[in-house]
Amino acid sequence: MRIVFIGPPGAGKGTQSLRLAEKLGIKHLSTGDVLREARELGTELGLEAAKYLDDGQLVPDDVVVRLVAERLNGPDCKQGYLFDGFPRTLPQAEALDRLLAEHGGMPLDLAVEFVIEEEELMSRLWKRGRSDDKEETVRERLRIYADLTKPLAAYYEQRGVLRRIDAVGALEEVFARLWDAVQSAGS
Ligand code: B4P
Repeated sequence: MRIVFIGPPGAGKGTQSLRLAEKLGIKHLSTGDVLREARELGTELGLEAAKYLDDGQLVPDDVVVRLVAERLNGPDCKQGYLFDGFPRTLPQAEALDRLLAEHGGMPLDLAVEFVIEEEELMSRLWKRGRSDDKEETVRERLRIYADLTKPLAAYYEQRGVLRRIDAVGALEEVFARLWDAVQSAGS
């Protein structure tokens, strides 16, 4: 299966995607994790990403699309994949469509939108305390989400692959809803 997750910061995309990718036996790719790892290693990509990460800004589309294109070429993506946090903008979604067309023309099977209230997000991120989880930065990330990422739900709805899930509740409850969404994909 080819799956993407859309949702505001702290919605639980990372948490749920690891479990789902393991259950389905497909590759999990979090662009956020790759960017943070590159920053810790001080690579060229990491130095570029560092300028944006702590301020809650999106890393430029061309940088992220290059990163995903490299990974899509890997043999571990042949059985399918779950992209967690990509695409995050319309140009990224369009670039992904182009990449998929180049990779044998197989379209996405499923785009999952995590639906959750702002207060719940703030409290989760406050508890996590990552370097980009400060209140002001989270507000900026939420603003960017509403402006640039949320419109992707309509993009995927038009293609008939969108499923929305309620992201509030215990991890197992959310996972059960996600699993139902996976089961219903394509029907
Ligand atoms: P990401 O790494 O994608 O992180 P996120 O959106 O903050 O978090 P996520 O939704 O995965 O939440 P999580 O499961 O961790 O992005 C970080 C930054 O990377 C971006 O701001 C941007 O700068 C850059 N970036 C990434 N992709 C990019 C792209 N495509 N283009 C440009 N820039 C990009 O959960 C959060 C917390 O909630 C955790 O502590 C977790 O334990 C808790 N939690 C999860 N589920 C819960 C539940 N059901 N109940 C209670 N707590 C729960």
